[in-house]
Amino acid sequence: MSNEINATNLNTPITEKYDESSIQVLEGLEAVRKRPGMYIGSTGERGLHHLVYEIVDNAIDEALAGYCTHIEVDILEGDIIRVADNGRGVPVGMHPKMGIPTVEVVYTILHAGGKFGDGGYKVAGGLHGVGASVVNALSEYLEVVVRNGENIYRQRYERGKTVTPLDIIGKTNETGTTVTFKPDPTLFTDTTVYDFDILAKRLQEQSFLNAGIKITLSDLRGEEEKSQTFHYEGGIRSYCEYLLSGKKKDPLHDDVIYMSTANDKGSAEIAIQFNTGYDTNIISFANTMHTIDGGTHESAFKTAVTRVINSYAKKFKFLKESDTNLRGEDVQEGMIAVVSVKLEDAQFESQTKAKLGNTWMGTMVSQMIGEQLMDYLENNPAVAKIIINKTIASATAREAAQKAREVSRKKDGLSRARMPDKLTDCISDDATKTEIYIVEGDSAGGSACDGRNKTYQAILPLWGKMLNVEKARIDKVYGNDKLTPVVTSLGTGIGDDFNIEKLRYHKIIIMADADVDGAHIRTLLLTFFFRYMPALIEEGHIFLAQPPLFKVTAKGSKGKNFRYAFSDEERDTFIAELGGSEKVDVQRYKGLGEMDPEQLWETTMDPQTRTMLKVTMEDAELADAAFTLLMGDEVEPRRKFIEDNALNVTNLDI
Ligand code: 28F
Repeated sequence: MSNEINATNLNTPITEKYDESSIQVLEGLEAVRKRPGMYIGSTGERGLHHLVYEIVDNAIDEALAGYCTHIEVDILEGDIIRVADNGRGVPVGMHPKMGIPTVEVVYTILHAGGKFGDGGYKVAGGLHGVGASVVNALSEYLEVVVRNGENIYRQRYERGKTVTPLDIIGKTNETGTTVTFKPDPTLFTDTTVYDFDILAKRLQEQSFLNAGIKITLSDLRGEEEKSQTFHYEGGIRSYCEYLLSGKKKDPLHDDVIYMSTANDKGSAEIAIQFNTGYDTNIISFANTMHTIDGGTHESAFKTAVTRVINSYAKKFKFLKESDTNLRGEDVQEGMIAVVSVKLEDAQFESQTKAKLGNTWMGTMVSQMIGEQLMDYLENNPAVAKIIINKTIASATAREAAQKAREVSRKKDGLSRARMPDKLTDCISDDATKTEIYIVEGDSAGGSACDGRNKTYQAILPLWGKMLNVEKARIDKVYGNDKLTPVVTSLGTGIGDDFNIEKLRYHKIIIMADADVDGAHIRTLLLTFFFRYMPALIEEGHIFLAQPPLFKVTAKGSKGKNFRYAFSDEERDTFIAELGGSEKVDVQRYKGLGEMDPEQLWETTMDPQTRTMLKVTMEDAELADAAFTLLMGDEVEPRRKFIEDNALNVTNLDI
């Protein structure tokens, strides 16, 4: 190895000797700075935030080793990051082989720092745990401060190169490691601004996935500081509860079902909680990295749970031996689950490196579930009964919906244009110009048919109270004779079959009385559209007709001088305008049926004079909650809620 000093290393900091390790340092750092994406995925916003996760992972390793109880992450002015832990502190002694302090090895030698060697350190996660040296190489500067219960040590690096010796800057009886770094803006050219919420989400996830770890994130930029601490002794059990809390659904059983296993190659843990909803939310992790594309652990989980549920159902006679098996989708309806595995030799497949490939982990997960879930169900028969019954109900609904779909497709296939008898269709079939009035009751339906413009207005009268769709499953909706005419008339199909291109009318106008029954019909129809044809609302096809509430006629005008009032206020205004209550007759319309066709046309159907409310839901969540609330049993709150705020509607002049 030649001794001449060439240009590239003139600015190498003076170290005891220029040797093998110095070459290794330079080559390693150059490789990282030349192709950062190889080490942290990207130099965009994701890569920028990944720098933090790499450093935090090292602190988490120290916590998992049992020596650190609190990790603090601070975003400082200028988007500088500071991470501190109260672990043992990175060793400061001379590294036997490298001839420099161990801490300097950890921060300047690629793939150093106990993540790869026999360093007794288990893998905490991150992009295969490339460790702190990568962060250092990609930082304009990085400072590490170590407290080892005696001294405070500090060393500074710039773009990965050591620029100071490891100095003792004070005494302390505390232990721990603090790393402060500023990402290199010449590399992170998209952005160097940190997003508090992005960091918070990942740090919260880490605290769920490492039970008991306490992580505090603080934003110290600008005036108003903010701070959030994540600490879950329950680990992934708490994660399940957290995921349910955002769904406004109730758990079917109080305690999250939890299983875990470990061997010398790795560990697996699973948390499951069923709820009253129909959605499925299964998330899986390998070494705390979210395996978005699943992998052996997640597929083994799904297969094994379905297998155990079926064998339990048959063993305890919920199903006959001859019954067809319950399917994964039945078992997974209303399920929230977290699958978290940790293994040293994690193999990732798929382009996105987000799919676990280790077959043996799948076997390990499957065995764990086969034993521990069956035990749980046998030891908790009440919970088991609830879960099995829910699963069977889901399978029944699925089979019924399948049958109903086949029936409706067959009907559709046999006679494509077969419309419901109740529909009085319009002449034009240009959907962009046609409108369908869904009218409450046959008498109003009759008036509407007589009063309408036959060219572009269709009328579909509905009768009586319809099914309470909120509580029903899709099979009842399909089969229910009250709603099928609506589905058939609109032509789009519903649920998975929905296709907005087939919509036969671009205006769907609900015309019901302004009384409680009318409100009931409106809410039921809107719930139905919201749940099974949401695009109709999102695309602005749904309207509420606004029939007048009053007719104010000046006395002695032989009915010639009158006003239609759409609210109490308007009524009072017109009474005043026409000379006061002594001089007018006020007719209150109790139902659409009281209006003759001409009146119905000019007040409610003539685009020149009618007012309609377009249904636009500002916040699906609010609406969902509103519909759920409205579908409760008492009628009163329903009416009140509709009048107050169930829908965010705006008055239109069409
Ligand atoms: C703010 C980021 O990086 N904390 C760390 C330790 C503690 C040890 C360690 C780290 C052992 C030989 C590789 C201390 N005493 N927070 C952190 N805390 N690394 S990183 O050891 C490094 C490995 O080289 C540590 C005894 N054993 C380990």
